[in-house]
Amino acid sequence: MKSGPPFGAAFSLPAINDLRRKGLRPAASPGTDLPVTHPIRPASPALTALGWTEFYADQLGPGEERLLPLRVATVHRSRLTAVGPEGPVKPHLPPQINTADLAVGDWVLMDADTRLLVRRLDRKTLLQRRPEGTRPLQLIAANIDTLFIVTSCNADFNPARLERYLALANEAGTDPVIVLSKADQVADAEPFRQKAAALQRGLPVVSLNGKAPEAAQVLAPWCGPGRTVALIGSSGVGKSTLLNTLAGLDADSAQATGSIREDDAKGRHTTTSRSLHPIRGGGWVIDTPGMRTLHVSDAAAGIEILFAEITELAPHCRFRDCTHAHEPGCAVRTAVAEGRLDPARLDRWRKLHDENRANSQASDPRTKGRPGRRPR
Ligand SMILES: Nc1nc2c(ncn2[C@@H]2O[C@H](COP(=O)(O)OP(=O)(O)OP(=O)(O)O)[C@@H](O)[C@H]2O)c(=O)[nH]1
Ligand SMILES: [Mg+2]
Ligand SMILES: [Zn+2]
Repeated sequence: MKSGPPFGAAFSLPAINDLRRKGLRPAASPGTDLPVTHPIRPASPALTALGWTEFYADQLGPGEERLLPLRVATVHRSRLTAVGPEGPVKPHLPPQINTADLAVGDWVLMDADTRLLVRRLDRKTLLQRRPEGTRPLQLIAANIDTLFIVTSCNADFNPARLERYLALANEAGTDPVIVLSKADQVADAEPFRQKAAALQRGLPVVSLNGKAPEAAQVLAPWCGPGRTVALIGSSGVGKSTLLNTLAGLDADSAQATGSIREDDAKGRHTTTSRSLHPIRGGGWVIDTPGMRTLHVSDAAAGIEILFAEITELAPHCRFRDCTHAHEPGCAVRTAVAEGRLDPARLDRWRKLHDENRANSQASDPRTKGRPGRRPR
């Protein structure tokens, strides 16, 4: 399938810009010279449908209510595309704005006269990762309500990898949902569902065929006007396939999808950039390129939520900074010995915890100046 722009013909160009190009002033409501085409307070239904809330409105300073709020749809090295209450917009970038600091899903303010981007608003949530070594954190997506962690009912399914995605989602403040794709290719998806559900307390898990229209109904509880979801996972698990189903895109406008290798179910990294798309029943979905390895860093709180059963046992260990490896009076190892905690789970906690600590040390003040070992 060919790759199309994130927005089809569903939107017209913003009326406000059309008017201004023609040298006309937008109509003003009586007693004010604010254009009626983009009232921020109270927010227009179109702005609310884009995900705008009081959280963003409260950030506006004097005079900024005249600016046009937009959501970033795609980010490129020297340009970006966005979507406003009336459709897609291509804002101009002033020299002081670096696109590396902008994520798909961000809210930005644009001067509708000049089309110049003025500034980015503070984020409600931010998904980010450290690519390799000490390189700066890479922004994946901003202002996401729900993260769909996609994995297939095949060789891609890997609890340790899913735990990495869960730590990322928890740390970002988004609600994770495990989406088991390709359920149509196995006789029974239930064993996959059970293994996934055991990874985190209260974790929703759904299984589906991403190509079937019913997949949109399965995911509907997390979608809807004003809500934003993102798709994340390895290459070939069917993220773009799901996007096409959710957005109701036809063959001409669909996001490109690619076949997987038969021997190991690995994908071919078909999607190469992140993009925001409208969902047919309301809401927004962000497609992302397949991830090769997800290194965990700066995610201590996310790991604590993920391994809640270990987090809750730790205060009962004799030593406050017990590593649950060899110390006497360790409540975590006692739980393993008594069959209340899966030893594989403890091993994976240790690996993730240690990796996070090593990767975060340079940047995370929480890991600096830790107290020495001492009994409680
Ligand atoms: N049978 C079946 N095939 C699926 C399903 N989801 C995706 N596929 C197929 O799996 C292959 C990979 O799908 P993509 O949507 O390109 O996967 P992706 O996750 O976007 O991959 P990258 O863009 O490389 O990260 C394609 O051949 C899809 O048609 C599903 O639920 N069932
Ligand atoms: Mg893709
Ligand atoms: Zn312990």
